[in-house]
Amino acid sequence: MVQYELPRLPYEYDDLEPFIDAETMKIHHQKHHQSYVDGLNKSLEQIGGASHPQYISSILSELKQIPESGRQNINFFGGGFENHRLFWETMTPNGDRTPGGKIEDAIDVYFDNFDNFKKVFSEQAITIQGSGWCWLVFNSTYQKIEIITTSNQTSPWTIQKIPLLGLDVWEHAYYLKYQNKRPEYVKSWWNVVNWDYVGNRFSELAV
Ligand code: MN3
Repeated sequence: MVQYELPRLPYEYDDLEPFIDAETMKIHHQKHHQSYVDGLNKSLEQIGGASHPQYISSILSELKQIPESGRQNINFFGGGFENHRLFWETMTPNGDRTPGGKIEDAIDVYFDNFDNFKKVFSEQAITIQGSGWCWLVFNSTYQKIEIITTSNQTSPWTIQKIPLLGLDVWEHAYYLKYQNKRPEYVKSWWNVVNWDYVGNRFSELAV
């Protein structure tokens, strides 16, 4: 059976300073993400994971295939595992802070320009009630990009949207440094977005 493991970060805990502090990164990765890894492995075991061998994003895309008794746990822990895996990859200390290529063109088409995209995304992230995520996703049915939000650890894969970029707005992602000031955390986060990674991800999907 597939056993999920905590993925390594592509940088050090203090590399995203001063925008995201080392202590937050360490606890977020070693404690929170680890708890989603453990929860996912346990949840898969409980539903007989051998009969669901697909990678977690595929499982999340077809949650109805999971026995009802285990579905909520797979949604939560599977989403938590995969959301965080992507979250780490889409941040970097060495980003150029602006998108380029195809993803830049798509942002201009659907959001007029990058500044307006950031404004719309930030507003949605800031106004999520309680814990959740704000996403830039690819809608493969309509071949377009969209901004969506999800509650708790629900993944865009569960509604057939492909996540390109996600922002974790659970308090554990920012409270040590920003306390209750989510808008300041969101504003800082733009400085560490890995647009090369997001752009490559988009280029592989879009025709
Ligand atoms: Mn988190």
